[in-house]
Amino acid sequence: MADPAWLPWPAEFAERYRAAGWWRGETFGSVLRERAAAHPDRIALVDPTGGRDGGRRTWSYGELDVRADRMAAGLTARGILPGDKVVVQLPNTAEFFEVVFALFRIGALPVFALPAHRRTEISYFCSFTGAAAYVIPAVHGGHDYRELAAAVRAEVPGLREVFVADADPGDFTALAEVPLDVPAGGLGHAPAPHDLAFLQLSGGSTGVPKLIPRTHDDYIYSLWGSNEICGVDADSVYLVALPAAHNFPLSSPGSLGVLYAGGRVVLCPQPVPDVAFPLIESEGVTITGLVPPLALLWTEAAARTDRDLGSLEVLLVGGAKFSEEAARRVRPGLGCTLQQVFGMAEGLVNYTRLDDPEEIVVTTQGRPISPDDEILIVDDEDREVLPGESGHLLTRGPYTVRGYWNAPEHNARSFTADGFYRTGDIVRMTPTGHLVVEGRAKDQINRGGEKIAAEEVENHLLAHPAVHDANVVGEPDPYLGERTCAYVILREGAGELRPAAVKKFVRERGLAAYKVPDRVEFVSAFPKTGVGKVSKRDLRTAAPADAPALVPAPP
Ligand code: OOB
Repeated sequence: MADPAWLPWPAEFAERYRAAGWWRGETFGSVLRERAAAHPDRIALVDPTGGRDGGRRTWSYGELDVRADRMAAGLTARGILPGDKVVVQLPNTAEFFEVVFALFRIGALPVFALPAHRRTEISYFCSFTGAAAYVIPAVHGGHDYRELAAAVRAEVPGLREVFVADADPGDFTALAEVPLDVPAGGLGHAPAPHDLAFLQLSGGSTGVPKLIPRTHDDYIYSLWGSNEICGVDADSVYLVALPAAHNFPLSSPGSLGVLYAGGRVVLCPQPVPDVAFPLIESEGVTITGLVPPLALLWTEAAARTDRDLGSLEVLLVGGAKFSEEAARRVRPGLGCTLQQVFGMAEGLVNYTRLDDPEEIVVTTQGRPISPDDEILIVDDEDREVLPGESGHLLTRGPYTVRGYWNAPEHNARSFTADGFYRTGDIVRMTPTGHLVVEGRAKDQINRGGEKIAAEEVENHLLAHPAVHDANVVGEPDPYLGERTCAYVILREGAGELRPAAVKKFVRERGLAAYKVPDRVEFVSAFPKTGVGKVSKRDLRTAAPADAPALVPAPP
């Protein structure tokens, strides 16, 4: 069923990708069914705190398959139909997979929110997609999501259902009450491989986040393509340390890649060494993925731990630039192979290969998954640069989208006329074909892998009655790579305003905590470029050298 807000691949490309064997004609629902038939008793998911009394719980492939079916039947009975959007904001729990596979089976589209998102973001996702339902935990990380859902519902009356994945749903429906037996005739509809499977969030560089439409065919290719490159097979045990809904732990190769291979997925409630290391030891974790600040933290903690991390074979690090110096410390520190991954929710994913020489692994961000990933490195006028020179990365390929969902104006800017995605990354290519990320042309801050669109935060700052103008930039941070600084010009006669009050104001606008500026600096004017525009480049270098280093916050 074609979604009118979605730009599919032109027919000639779709045919080429199918003929090449990249698009296998599978859906997530069919893959789970096949794995469950082939090895029903093999463990698919380990949720270390998901059992009764907070103990360990496991679901086999057979059980996950049946649960997904029953959840799909129950959701269908409650009016969730093919093509409907459902905002899913669940932490790293088995229910995340039960719900998501149920929606895949129905042909309804999960919209993947992160646990950190708050009222402003969730209301936007719900209203922009016309979401039929919203799925939350009751309480997670000290935050009551039922209160959040009540606030969202007040703002978005079209949101029909809120499901709570806990025993105490408050005013809403407990997820556990939803499942039903599948009717004799089945669910009545099954999505096609070329249909949309879900909407993923873009890191974004604009005032509001953009949504990325991914199909079964294209995403499943990115899974098995990643599996081949990362050595994932039925014996792999993947630890989901980052938030499960993010593209990196979901698909690079991530939980879905490992489930595709028939391996085992272990859900880590928090990505800190004290929680993750015991799980690596007890569950025999072989592979996981981390953002650079966590990779640093783990490498340092490994020197002091008495946990046996010997099962860990591969650590993927990506989401933000991993410094060469930190990359060199991974193998001696954690005793495993490092793979750098430079990916994006829009599609393209690059990996260093398991057999790449150490020098390449520590100095590059890898090369694309697919021989059909087209890479262009261009100057400001879209002319290709000379080999080895750096420029804007443009890409097109069998798992890179051709447009954002329902965003024709953004699409005209973010994609070339012939369908290349403008990544906003500045890269160069080594003679071996590996990419090195040199910088960024998009107005975004990459705070240890968490992406912040400067414009989005600036708009919230401008809503403060005392703020005349604001610019948000990234400044160097030893752990996070970058942290945010808001430069603010106050209105004349506005009186005194403290940085803490500005941060509180932003937080109370209902934004994810990671978007609240780390530092607020009051200035009387902004530096200007030759043509009189604000020079963010000059603001970026204005950071005082003695600014305190931040300890990394869990993503
Ligand atoms: C991943 O996905 P997103 O959508 O959160 O962010 C994509 C952006 C890239 O365009 C680039 O600016 C940055 O994140 N990035 C990196 C990087 N990996 C991502 N910058 C430098 N070095 C790297 N290794 O972040 C993502 C998706 C799938 C796999 C891994 C990461």
